[in-house]
Amino acid sequence: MLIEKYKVQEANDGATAEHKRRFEFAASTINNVEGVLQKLQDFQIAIPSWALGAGGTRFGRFSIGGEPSNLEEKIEDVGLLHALNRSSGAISLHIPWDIPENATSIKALAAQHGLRFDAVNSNTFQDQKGQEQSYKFGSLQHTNKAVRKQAIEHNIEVIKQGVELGSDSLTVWLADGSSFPGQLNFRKAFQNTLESLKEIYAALPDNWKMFVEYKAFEPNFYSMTVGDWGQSLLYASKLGEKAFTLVDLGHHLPNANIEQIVSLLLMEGKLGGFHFNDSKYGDDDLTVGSINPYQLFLIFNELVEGMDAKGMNHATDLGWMIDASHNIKDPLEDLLQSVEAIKIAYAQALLVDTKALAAAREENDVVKAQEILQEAYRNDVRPLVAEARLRAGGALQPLEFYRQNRVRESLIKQRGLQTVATGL
Ligand code: AOS
Ligand code: ZN
Ligand code: ZN
Repeated sequence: MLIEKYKVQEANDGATAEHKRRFEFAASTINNVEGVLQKLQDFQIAIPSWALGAGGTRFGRFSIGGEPSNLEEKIEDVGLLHALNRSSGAISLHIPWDIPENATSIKALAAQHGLRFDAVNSNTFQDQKGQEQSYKFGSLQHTNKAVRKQAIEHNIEVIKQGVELGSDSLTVWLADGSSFPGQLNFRKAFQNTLESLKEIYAALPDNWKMFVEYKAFEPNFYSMTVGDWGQSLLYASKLGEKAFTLVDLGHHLPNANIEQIVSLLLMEGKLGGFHFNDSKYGDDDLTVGSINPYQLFLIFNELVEGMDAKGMNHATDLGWMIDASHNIKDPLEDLLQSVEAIKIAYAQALLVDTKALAAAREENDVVKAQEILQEAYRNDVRPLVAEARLRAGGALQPLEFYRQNRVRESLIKQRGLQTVATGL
């Protein structure tokens, strides 16, 4: 165990006086501080197994060293994050990048770190060694039935692996689509995909959910067969009550109103979960909250309001996952930043004066409505998030702790400098 409890305690003790002062000030203006702190403690965000190595772009990859080279080491990395922030209590696997050879021992290792398995992800966007059919022209949409069959069977296999690990959801992200006009019959591609998804859906255990993730473009550049929330919602509605739309923040055309999408999907009972990240142009991999934290807050505002209206449990009724990785930061530092950004946005959303906002809307008081939202957003909630973390046994300052204790250096000592994590 790289993060020793007494060291966290020591570091916290040194920072307590300053924290207390800041926390008391922040808490003094909030009505239900205890309720907010409890919600913050309950809220866990799954870490994607593929974000633990230094990611690459097609132009290059720069190893950071000490990266995990197998599933055990990935679990250790997530355990390390969770020990620091007490908010990363789950891991999302990507198969076949992660192959749990012995589910029982993998489960036990995860449990030791206080982790559970969130959605398992299938992969039909790459050809694997020894695979009979190629996904060059798509998988579930393919014109050739044999390709579709192979992709369906892979997804069913992923469900089986997930069952062994105690996961209860499958995320299907498809690279399927076309790169040039004329290449595809849109309707046929849709119908093939739907038929294929139906077969996968039929293999879902009763308590499982299927998340249908959409993406506006990339790797296909002319059409994506699950290209937006409308298409995802169509599939999810036709499939049945266990199928939901998954919103990856980076998968929209520029300036899309994601919070409105979230609100309507929630209304329809069809929002399944999230892949959090941020983006400035057409990317989908930047650290959460690094570009547009206000948008993140507005999304959480819709989530809190919409989930409360339906009596949903914030922590457990949707899938909360990060999907980001790039090539210039230490991935563990990056993930600490992402989790923190999510918690901050969530805390701010919990502070919105919903009654006053509803009244302002009734009055068509546009100015007041905007002021109410921005009042919550401009609150410095960092001491609240830190207090929740402290109460849960985490570090007051996870990133500082990570650096001061030279955690990356220890990982490099253990695992070596020239490491390549499996995955992207
Ligand atoms: C791809 O852009 C999607 O975000 C998927 O969720 C994908 O499975 C993941 O990013 C790993 O490549
Ligand atoms: Zn994603
Ligand atoms: Zn993506």
